[in-house]
Amino acid sequence: MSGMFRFLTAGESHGEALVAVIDGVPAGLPLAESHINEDLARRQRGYGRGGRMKIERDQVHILSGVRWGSTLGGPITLQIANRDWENWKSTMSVGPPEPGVAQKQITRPRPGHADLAGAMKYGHRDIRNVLERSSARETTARVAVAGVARRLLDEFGMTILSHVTEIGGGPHLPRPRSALGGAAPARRVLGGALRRSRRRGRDDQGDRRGPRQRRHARRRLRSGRARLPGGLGSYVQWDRRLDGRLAQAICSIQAIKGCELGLGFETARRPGSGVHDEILFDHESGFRRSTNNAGGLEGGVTNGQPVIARAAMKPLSTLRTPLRSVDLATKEAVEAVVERSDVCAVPAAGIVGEAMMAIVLAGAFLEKFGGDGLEEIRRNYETYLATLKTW
Ligand code: EPS
Repeated sequence: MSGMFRFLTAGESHGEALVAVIDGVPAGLPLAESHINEDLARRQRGYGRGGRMKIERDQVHILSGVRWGSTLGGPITLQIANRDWENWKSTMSVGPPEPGVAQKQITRPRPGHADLAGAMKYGHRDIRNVLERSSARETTARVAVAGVARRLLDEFGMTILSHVTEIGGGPHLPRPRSALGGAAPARRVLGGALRRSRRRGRDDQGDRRGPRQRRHARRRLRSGRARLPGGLGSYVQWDRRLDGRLAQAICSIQAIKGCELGLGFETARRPGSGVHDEILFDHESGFRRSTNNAGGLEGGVTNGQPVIARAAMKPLSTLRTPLRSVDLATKEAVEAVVERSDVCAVPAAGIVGEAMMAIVLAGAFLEKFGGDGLEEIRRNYETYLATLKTW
């Protein structure tokens, strides 16, 4: 849920499909499946993906809420088929298992995964019942939902970008044991991942638009027209503070263990003069700030500067050299199960981070400028900007 823009996702990693229902999208927003598919493809790319990504070609199918390329104001239903389901029909069947077909149970929980905590919570003896829904495959549905949120933000010139700043502590890996099973190859692989991911960060706009549009977007960013308006979120209640909402959304991404806004943890190490962004004014552009250490958020409200969030992702929980674990059935000391897995999902997580930011910002945008249709929202938005100019 995020303010006026609410959604739920459903579906198992190896089930038939992932589904999302979004409520609160205004009427009159131009929307095509292609707007969503671009982001789904970006999430699938990125270095370090495993065998599953060779199978999937994520494409959304819009089942409701859109007619003749424009949203109707009603709930939008999105569906993304799992191509791998063909190989899992029996294992994941809704009805009872086929008689005579042995169904292997997973009983060796992986440290770091939801396996053990989830099995205890729901009383599952077979860890597959946990991992099918805790899997990061679910982020496909979130990215699809965010495709709709981004469409709305795009109407008002707002763009969200991400890039990877560091993988595995940079060129020096802290531990020889890693998901890649050894320091030397891991360092090589991660170095490549970081380089490619940086390139991907730069190329993202290229994937979404042509070079002319990219130049145009850059110009818009430079001229400040693509800025997020000040005044989204609120300081009046804890759950309306946008910084808290963003941190919650980002930390809800599978494997994310930390989130910083603006300077983040570094703010605690500096004096106030090295943290707070001085306020300047000129008649042409109004209020300005000398820096953006606050990451665009003060008092849980956007201040007109770009909103900047940073997330930390833990290593994947499926280790090729497994860690110690305990078998759920026998209680014997065992090695954790080794499932097919990605090697590194950091570049993909960047796209999911963009998605969660888009969802939260779209929700806050609709709260501030809300209306049932796009034109009504546009009028509210323009009146607010005009008022601020003369304020
Ligand atoms: C995941 C395990 C892997 C990943 C998956 C997340 O899937 P599988 O078990 O089918 O090999 O590829 O991510 C995706 C399928 C995806 O689309 O991002 C996990 O355990 O979380």
